[in-house]
Amino acid sequence: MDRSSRGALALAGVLTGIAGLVASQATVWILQAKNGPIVAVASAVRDKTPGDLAVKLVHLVGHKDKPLLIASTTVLLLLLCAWLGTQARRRPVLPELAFFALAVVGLVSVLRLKDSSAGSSFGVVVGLITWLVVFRVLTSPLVAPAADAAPEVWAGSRRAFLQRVGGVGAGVVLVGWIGRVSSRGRRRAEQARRLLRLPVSAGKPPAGVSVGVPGVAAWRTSNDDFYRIDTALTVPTITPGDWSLRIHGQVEKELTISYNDLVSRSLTEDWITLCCVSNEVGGDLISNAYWSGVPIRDLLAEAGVKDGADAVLQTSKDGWTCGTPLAALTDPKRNAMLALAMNGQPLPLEHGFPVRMVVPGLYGYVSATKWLVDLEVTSFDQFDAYWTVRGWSAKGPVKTESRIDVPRDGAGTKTGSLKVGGSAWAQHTGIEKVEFQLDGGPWQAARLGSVPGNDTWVQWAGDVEVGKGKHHLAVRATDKSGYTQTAVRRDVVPDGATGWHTIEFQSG
Ligand SMILES: Nc1nc2c(c(=O)[nH]1)N[C@H]1C(S)=C(S)[C@@H](COP(=O)(O)O)O[C@H]1N2
Ligand SMILES: [Mo]
Repeated sequence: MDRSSRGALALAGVLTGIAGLVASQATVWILQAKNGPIVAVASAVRDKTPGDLAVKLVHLVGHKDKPLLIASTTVLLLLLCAWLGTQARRRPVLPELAFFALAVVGLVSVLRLKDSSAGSSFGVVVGLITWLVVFRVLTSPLVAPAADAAPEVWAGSRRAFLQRVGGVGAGVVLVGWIGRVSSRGRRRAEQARRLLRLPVSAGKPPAGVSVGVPGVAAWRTSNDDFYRIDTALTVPTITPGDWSLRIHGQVEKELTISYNDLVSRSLTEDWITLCCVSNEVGGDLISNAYWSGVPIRDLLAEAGVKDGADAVLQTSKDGWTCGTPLAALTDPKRNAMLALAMNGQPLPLEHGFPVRMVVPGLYGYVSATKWLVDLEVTSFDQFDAYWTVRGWSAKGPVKTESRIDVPRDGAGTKTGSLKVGGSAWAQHTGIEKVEFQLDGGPWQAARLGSVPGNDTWVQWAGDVEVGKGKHHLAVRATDKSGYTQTAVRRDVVPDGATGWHTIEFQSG
């Protein structure tokens, strides 16, 4: 093989690398997902770099660490691709295996980021397919002729190669452009979000909320870890400037409210635990945050609700609907709000930016509309909402529940004394006590963490003595209305699961 065909093979490798990266990033953009593979790998590198080294590097380059990391990850990858290109003739299987391995690294890096969606993983798959196909397309003219083939044969294959380089190059530019155009909405919304300075605070969890048992879900859920449930295939992207909310229906005076108008009103802030009706017993579709927003009752009072109404129908930008009892929104003792911020940050796009509803004590599907654009004061006999026509109940107060986080179901533990713990919730009613039961023995009272009010979950903890062998642990909560969780297991449909969370673990 002569020098120039070695150079051509390296070029084929680099172009293949670029084509795959662009294809996967464009896929992520088109699907409005987060976390393209390069960013994901760069974050993994950053997180896995030993602490002091990472700190030193960051000090060295200042706030440019992220772009720099992304650029160097890309350059390293393309150098590797160049080398893989040069191997196409003698070891054709090696580049294919390497592309597979790189895709696995990409996939693992994407999956470890909690806010990745299916679109992010799909992007990696598209990138891999692109790598395999483009590599074949570009290298085949270069590896086809025998080393001692006539000069005309070489000239012909070089022409074919150059044509393919041109074709792939044009494809890359086109796909990249389509990706950029289709992600413009998201980038605009992200940028507007970054520039917002809201008069809100991040909230400080009261002392004693944590029972101090490692493995129990953090009392405050970070925005990145907050569970996410919605029907949106692509996240609606609304800038605050484009947003407005119409309040109409059974009201004296229709209102249309802009974002600035909303922000200039008096804000309320509160710890509220949000929970999904499809959370199975022991499930993790529940999270707790500090929310900032405008009390809905203030806006309803301004609009003037007419007699006879008993519901507020909400519609999101993407046409999702849900109905909430009017009484829950006008109740002066319930902090139902149009939330602007979560843990002191403007709502993340995935969690309803720029404005969503949060109502203590009700499941999300009947209260927590994200990307909210319309409120209609009406009555329950006048409409069917998105989930009610699909077999779910029209009303969804949160059911009193509790969960074991430690030990995990199926875990192995030491023998002797063990700490057990988890969370319990009965939003807007409050948790009175939590009890746990080891191996069918007597119910024992758990120690409870403190809470700022009745609208959040509470942590619980206890101590047990275990001998060698298999054990069962059950938990049940009693709320402040005096109700103790039923042992009867009910499915999540139509209005939330019931039953005690019970786990098995092995000691010794
Ligand atoms: N626009 C819109 N809002 C929505 C939903 C949805 O599908 N679309 N799902 C609801 C459900 S079922 C739940 S449990 C909560 C979840 O909110 P989160 O994703 O911020 O945790 O949002 C609610 N708001
Ligand atoms: Mo939900």
